[in-house]
Amino acid sequence: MKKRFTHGDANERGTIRQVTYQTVNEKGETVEKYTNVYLPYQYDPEKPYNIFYLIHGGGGNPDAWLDSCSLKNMLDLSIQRGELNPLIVVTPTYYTEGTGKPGMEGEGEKTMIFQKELVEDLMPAVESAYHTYAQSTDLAGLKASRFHRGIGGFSMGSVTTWNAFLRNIDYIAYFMPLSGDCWAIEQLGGSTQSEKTAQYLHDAVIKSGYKPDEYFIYTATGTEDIAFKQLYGQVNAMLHFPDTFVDATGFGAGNFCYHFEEGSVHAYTDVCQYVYQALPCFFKK
Ligand code: FER
Repeated sequence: MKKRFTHGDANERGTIRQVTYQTVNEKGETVEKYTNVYLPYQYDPEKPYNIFYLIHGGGGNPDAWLDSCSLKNMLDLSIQRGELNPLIVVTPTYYTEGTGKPGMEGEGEKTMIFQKELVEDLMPAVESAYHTYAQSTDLAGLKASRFHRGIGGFSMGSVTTWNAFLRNIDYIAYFMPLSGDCWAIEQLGGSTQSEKTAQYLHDAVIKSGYKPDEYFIYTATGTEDIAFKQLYGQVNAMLHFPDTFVDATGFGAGNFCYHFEEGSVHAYTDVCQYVYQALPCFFKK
């Protein structure tokens, strides 16, 4: 049993800010988007902070993580209690047109298209407004600071996170895909194409040139989650590649943590517990 978060009254509260930025949508039009940014209590612009990008599920928007569970209270209290080092948490959207519609139609592609915006538009906007380890927010600066940057997400946000692992490992060292599998081979391929999906992830990381102590994955879901079968199949297939995905109960030993919470379902409130459990394992390198 992992320790569970119980919310309560925080007296050291972080703040939520918004950052707007421009990007180019699928039609080639320039659009303005916003993201929420959590700044920890007593955020000090003189100091650099680790940064974690947290992506919503299908049909969400930048507010979904904040109004669907007690994410902010969890962050405030974890930091106040000394369980988590102060960090910046960003909740953007992969949709270019505000809020998406729930459903899986065309979603996998959207989360892949978002990968370019993530590093070329979103990260520069946020990390020039607030102080991270990126000394410059061009690709070179993001690459040099990759050990201080993580990404995670719920459901389609998890699909987004696996895609970030495939596309943006140069800029991000920590990955937290929650309650969603990798759709590189096909939609829900974690169960229908477990071995091929694992092979694809393995090949991608070999091609990237990063060594197993240069990237970290913490994945989790619940045994009653609608994504359980997909993620369970995928994790077990990934364990067939022990040279790239090194089984770990904590990141001390390996780079691949996984957790299946008994009885938990496909909901932000359950998934927020995994964020609580996983975040303190990040940024150790
Ligand atoms: C999964 C990955 C993503 C899954 C569902 C989703 C059912 C997304 C669903 C949605 O956003 O509607 O493995 O399992």
